Amino acid sequence: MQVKMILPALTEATSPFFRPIKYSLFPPLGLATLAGYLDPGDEVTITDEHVQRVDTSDEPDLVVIQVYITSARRAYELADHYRAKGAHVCLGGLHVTSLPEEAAQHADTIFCGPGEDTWPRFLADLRAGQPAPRYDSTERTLAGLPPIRRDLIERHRYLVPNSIVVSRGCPHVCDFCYKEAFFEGGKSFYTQTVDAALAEIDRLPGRHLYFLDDHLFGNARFATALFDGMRGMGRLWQAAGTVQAVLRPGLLEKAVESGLRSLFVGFETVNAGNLAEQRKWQNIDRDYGAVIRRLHDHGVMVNGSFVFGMDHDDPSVFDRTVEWAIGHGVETATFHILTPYPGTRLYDRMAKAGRLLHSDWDRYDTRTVVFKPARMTARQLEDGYWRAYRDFYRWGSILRGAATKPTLAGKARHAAYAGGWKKFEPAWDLIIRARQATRALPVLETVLAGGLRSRRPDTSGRLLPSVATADTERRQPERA
Ligand code: B12
Ligand code: SF4
Repeated sequence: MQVKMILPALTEATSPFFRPIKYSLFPPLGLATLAGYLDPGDEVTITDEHVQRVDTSDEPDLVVIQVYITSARRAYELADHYRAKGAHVCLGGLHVTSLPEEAAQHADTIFCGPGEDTWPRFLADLRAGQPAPRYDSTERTLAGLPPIRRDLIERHRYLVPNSIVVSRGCPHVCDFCYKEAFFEGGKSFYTQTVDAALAEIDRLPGRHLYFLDDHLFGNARFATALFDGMRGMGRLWQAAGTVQAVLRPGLLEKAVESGLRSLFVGFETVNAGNLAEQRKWQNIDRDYGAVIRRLHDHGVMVNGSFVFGMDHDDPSVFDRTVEWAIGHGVETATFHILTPYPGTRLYDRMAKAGRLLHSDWDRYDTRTVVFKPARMTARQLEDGYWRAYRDFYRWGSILRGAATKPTLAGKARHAAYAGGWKKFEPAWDLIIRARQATRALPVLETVLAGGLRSRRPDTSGRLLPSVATADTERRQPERA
């Protein structure tokens, strides 16, 4: 059977005027995971439209498309094209799960939720000549997962080819997050076995890893065993974590010993009232300053994530957030405009209140206002969002942030990290357009490893790594 797997891109990602860096970060891990279930006799390709053109002149038997909200329009266009040619078209992913009826109009089969249980069932049904029109995931486990088909990924096209996920979902329930809707009908947080995760890590070449898990630290027992197992593997890694996980005694130390060098942290808002509104309970009454100090003391860079437009935000929120982040020496920041994804509680609340402006999914990209804000106009929200990026990444701000670091090396590291990434973005873009993305990886590895060479004692007298300079932001370019 000839199988074509496609990760479609939203229009802007293919525009010659847009920043390729944002879209050349991570390979399509979801599709490579599904490809692992195919038979050895199947001929399969993965096309990631963010980094390559989709050749639509072929005639595959089976077309598999992963649909995100912002790429839904393009996904449906490709699906219609291949259905007209007689292929069996499967659509799955987050957006299909949120709006199955919409997706079903463009597919022979749709899949709701994660694919590890439904996809092999579908393949068996297809081979028996009886594929169903819809499969809903209910059994949630990563046990017996076949090896991810990384051989189908063209590593040289990506800045961070070694992305990895060892869990699915998250134990929390924030109102604006996609995860409650996506994992409905089964467990919404589960992990691989530690042995399987370590084996997957072992298969990845080079030193650098990027964990894309929503919450790698979400199961402390699993995380502890994973970090223990990784100690001595010589890896340098980045991931996302919550403020709660950072403050938990012992876990961060183990992560650092196993190679953690930069962490994406969901602070979300500097307005405490917003946290209760969004059911972000795990952040309430946490000392954000202590989180940053703890990470910095352990030589871990901070990429702070902030969402603008929650109901307690007024036009003063932008300057306050930027000042707070600079004042606390946050190295990089990711700002988002609050976006109600269909299927989330936030979406239902906004829809009931008549606050949604439209359903043009292309613009549900976290940079465009798609609802009526409570305490400012949509214009103020969008302008404030862009201004926050400009203000945070001015040289003056970068130097002020650097000045918060106690040592000269720390100041230099901060300036190089924040400036190296944002201020030299055109250079990164050139490298990517010249299809030399992987050339950046040794630079990144050297930079991260540089921290290991300069060791300094922490307050308990143990030796801790101090990272020398830039790394790549995890979700920053993807959401910004
Ligand atoms: C990596 C990543 C990206 C990468 C691209 C994706 C890639 N290369 O795979 C980049 C950087 C391009 C990106 C961009 C954006 N992203 Co992004 N991204 C992620 C991230 C961190 C990891 C994705 C991943 O690899 N997951 C692990 C794999 C194993 O799971 P998976 O891909 O979901 O696949 C599984 C299932 O979905 C299912 N499945 C998927 N497709 C199909 C198809 C079939 C037929 C079947 C059977 C099953 C199936 O089976 C797979 C195995 O279980 C997620 C967060 C997350 N934890 O998922 C956010 C996330 C997906 N991104 C998000 C957003 C908002 C964006 C942007 C809009 C941000 C922006 N402001 O521009 C852009 C737009 C992307 C676009 N082109 O439309 C949101 C999505 C919200 C939504 N409802 O769609 C997420 C969930 C982050 C968040 N918490 O808000 N992103
Ligand atoms: S902590 Fe993050 S991943 Fe978990 S529910 Fe909240 S926003 Fe989603």
